[in-house]
Amino acid sequence: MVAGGESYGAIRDGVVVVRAGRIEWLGPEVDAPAELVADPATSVDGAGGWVTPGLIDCHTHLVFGGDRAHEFEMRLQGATYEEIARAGGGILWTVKATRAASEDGLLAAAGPRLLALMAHGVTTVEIKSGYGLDLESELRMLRTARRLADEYSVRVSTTLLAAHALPPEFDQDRVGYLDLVCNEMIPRAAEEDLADAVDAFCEGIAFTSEECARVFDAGARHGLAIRLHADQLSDLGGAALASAHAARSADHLEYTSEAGVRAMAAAGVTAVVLPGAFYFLRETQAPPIEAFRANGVPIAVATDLNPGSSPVGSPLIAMNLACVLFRLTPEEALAGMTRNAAPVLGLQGELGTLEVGRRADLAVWGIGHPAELAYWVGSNPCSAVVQGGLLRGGGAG
Ligand code: DI6
Ligand code: FE
Repeated sequence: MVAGGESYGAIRDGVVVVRAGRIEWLGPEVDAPAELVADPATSVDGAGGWVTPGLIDCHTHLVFGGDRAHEFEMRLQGATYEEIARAGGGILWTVKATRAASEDGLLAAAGPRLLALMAHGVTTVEIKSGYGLDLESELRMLRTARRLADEYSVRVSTTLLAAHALPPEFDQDRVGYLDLVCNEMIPRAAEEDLADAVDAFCEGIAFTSEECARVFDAGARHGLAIRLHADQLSDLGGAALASAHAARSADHLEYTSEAGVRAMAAAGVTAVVLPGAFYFLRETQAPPIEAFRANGVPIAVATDLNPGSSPVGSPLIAMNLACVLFRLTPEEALAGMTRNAAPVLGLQGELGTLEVGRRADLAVWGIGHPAELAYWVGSNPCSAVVQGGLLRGGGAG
């Protein structure tokens, strides 16, 4: 996936040599230095398939209590996502279930969802809070996310999304809730190293751009990276707001204007597209992909795995949806889950491409051409995963 060369940065009949968790050499097998060719006992045979960087799912909400299958039924009867949210369902429904869950309960519920992503080649996953909306519940979600990394030996990046919805107890006191977020939640999450970034939902049913700006200022003061759920259901100028705060990414972006795209390009903000939410909410306006391309805005793709708008547990299905619904090329979709996803988590130079010195997170696929990763729907050609130089579930490395 190194940009600029052959499509997909492909190396044919290649060998990847891994030592101490990093890529030590890679290239065509015929060129491999003899002293580096490992003995078969510590090798993984790709068997004529393909090896890619381990997939990076850079936007998920995979820690939560309960589910929202009943709202799926309501929406199919005609209710809209926003109507359900304004009637106290939606995100607040999941908040109730998440507040009622213990840390162990959240961990047990999230485990199978994480394993499903991992089985499809994911080696790094971002996990947001945002279903707690009080100090203890938000920190509990983030602690659960950190614990998932240890329990499942996978890289996890965490994001505090306390500005996801206004909790019922602050119904009449927006400023009071933002005080809590900025003066207590952000400092505690940063102090206890529970969050790597801060995110907010800039939307009519959530927070205004001024309110999100307050959250960003507090996050930046505490050394957290900035992200934004921007322009998903309407254009509140989210892309420009994220750009003004030097965000790593602006995410969703269905309603982003041309001016918003130009602001992102100037500020070096990555566009994270989330076709699972577009699909599941039956949205009709796609993000301005052509404008991202024309302005050189890097595009990442993620599952947005969450119980309300994107119950999508497969990165390959997200890639397929990005191609079919947003007309990304299969190569762009794969770059969106590798090379372009790494900077969203501040991991450029470490992950996202196969190059000497990068961390050895690799996925091995039983496919004849890399376009197949975005092509098959619902099957899983992932045949092996190497995480930090170790074969998952095996001994080689
Ligand atoms: N946008 C989304 O699509 C998710 N959060 C957000 O801000 C949905 C969250 C949910 O409906 O539970
Ligand atoms: Fe999201």
